[in-house]
Amino acid sequence: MPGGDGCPGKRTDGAGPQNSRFFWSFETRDREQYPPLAKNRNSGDNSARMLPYLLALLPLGALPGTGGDDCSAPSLIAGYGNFPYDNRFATTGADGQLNCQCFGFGSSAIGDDVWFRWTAPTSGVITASLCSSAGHDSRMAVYAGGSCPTQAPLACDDDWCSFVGASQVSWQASAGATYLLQVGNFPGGAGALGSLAIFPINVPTNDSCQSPALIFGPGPHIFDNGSATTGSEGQCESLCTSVQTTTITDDVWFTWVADFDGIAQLSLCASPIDTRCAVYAGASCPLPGSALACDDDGCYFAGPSRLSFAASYGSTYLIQIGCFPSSPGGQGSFLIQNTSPSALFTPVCVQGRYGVGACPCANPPLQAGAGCNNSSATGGALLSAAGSASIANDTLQLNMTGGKPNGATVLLQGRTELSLLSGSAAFGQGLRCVGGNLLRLYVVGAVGGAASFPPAGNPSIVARSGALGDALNAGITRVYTSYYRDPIVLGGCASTRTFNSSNGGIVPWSP
Ligand SMILES: [Ca+2]
Ligand SMILES: [Ca+2]
Ligand SMILES: [Ca+2]
Ligand SMILES: [Ca+2]
Repeated sequence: MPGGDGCPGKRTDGAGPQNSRFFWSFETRDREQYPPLAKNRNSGDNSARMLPYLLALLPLGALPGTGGDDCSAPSLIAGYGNFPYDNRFATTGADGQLNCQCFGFGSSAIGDDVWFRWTAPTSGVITASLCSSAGHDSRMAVYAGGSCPTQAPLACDDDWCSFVGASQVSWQASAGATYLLQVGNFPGGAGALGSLAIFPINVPTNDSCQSPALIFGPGPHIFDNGSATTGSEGQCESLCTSVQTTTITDDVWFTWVADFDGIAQLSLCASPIDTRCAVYAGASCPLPGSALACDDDGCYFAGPSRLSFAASYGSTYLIQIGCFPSSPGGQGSFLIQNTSPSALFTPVCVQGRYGVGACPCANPPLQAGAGCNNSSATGGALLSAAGSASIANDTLQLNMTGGKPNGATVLLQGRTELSLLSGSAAFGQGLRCVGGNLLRLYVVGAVGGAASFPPAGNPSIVARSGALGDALNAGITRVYTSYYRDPIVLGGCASTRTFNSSNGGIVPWSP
C-alpha cells in the first residue's frame, strides 16, 4: 500500500529488502493479529514515565468544552491543569491527517479528532498528556497558532504512555501564545471520555537540536534522554524507516567534530535502551530528508543502535539519539570510532574548518586544502605525503608545493594538532595548528615553489626526529607543517611577518 501521508520516501508496504522483520507485513495495527514478539518489544513497565503526570496534582480548570469536532471551532482552554476531552461522538476531519511526524504502523491519521485552543501562561517546555486515560489508544498532535493547521505539528504522538495506549506531546511554548491541540484515536479505534493534563516540565539542556552538546573524540560519551521530549525535527527521515515508523522519540542532540578522515561508526551497543539514532551534516537543526545515516536495532533486536557514516576531519556532525516509540529512555553511552585504515596523512589547519581561524593578512587560500595565500599569489602552499610512515622502514616523504618560487623552507614537527580543542594561531602570514615539542627537522631551498622533506641525501624523518630527542614509536602520531620565507607582507600585516605556512597534516606511525 503506497504511503498516503505526504511524507516522501515513506515505506508503508511489507516488501523490500529492509523489511526482514516478519511482522512488518501488517499494514494496519491489529491487536489480534499482532505477533507476541512485537508486543513484547515494549512490555516494560511504563509507570515510572507517568510519574510527572501523577505528581502533577494540579487543580481542575474551569470546566470547558470537551473538544470541538472541527479545528475551526475548538474548545478554549488556558493555563495548567486537567481538562476533560470526549471524542466518542467525534468525526475524523480533513485537517492534521497527513503529517509524517505522526506516522506509525502504516498511518499518519488521527481518527475521531477533537480540538482545543490552549493559551500558554508562561514560556517554557510544556507537556500535554493523555496518560491518565491509559485504556484509550489515543493519538494527538499540537500545532502553533490558534487556527486550523497549515504547517507541520510541533509534536505528534501515538503511544508515549504505553504501547497501543495513550499519547503525550511536549513542545516549547511562549507566554501568551496559543496552540491548537488535536486529540483522537489510532485510526479505526474507539473514542473515549478522558482527561488531558497540561503542565510545565524540565528537560535536558540538549533536548532540542538548537542546543546540542558539543563533543570530541571517540568517547564513551554519556547521554540521558530519560526526561527528554520528542522534537519536530528529524522525525520524517525515510532512512529511519523501521517497523513502519520513522519516529525518534525523546531525542537528545550532540554535535561531534570529526578528528579523522574515514568511516565513523557510532555505536550505542553499551546502552540498555531500545534506542534509535540519526546523523546529519553540520551543526544546525536538520532539514527534512538530510540524514546521512539512521538506525534502530544495529546491535540487537529491540535494542540499541549502531550506524556508520563517512567523516571528514574538522567537519561537524549533528547526532540525534532517542528511542523507539513508546520505549522508555534513560542513561546510556556511545562510541564514535574510525573503522577505516588510518590515512597516511590527514590534512589539517585549513581556514574555514572547525577551530581554524582566518588567514591573518587578508590572504585566504585560493586552492583547496592549502595554507594562506602568499605574495606570489600561488593560492597557498600545499603539503602532502607519500611513502610509508613505518618506524622500521621509514620512506615517508612530505612534499610542499605552491610556496614562494625560491627561498628557505622548513619542515616543522609537533606532537599535537591544536585546532579542534584550542584553535589555530597566526604564524607569520599563515596559520599554525601544530603544538607540543616543536622540532625543525629540515631546512631546504625551494625550487619553483616546491620543497621535499627529507631532502635527498638526508636522514629519514624517524632518524632526524630521534637525533633531535623525539624518538618515534609505532602507534604514535605526529603533526607536520612547512613554512617558508615570504618577504613581501600582505594585507597590512606587521612588516616583521616575513614568512608563511602550508596546511598541516597528521601522520600515524606504524611498526
Ligand atoms: Ca473531528
Ligand atoms: Ca496510541
Ligand atoms: Ca528532544
Ligand atoms: Ca532500537
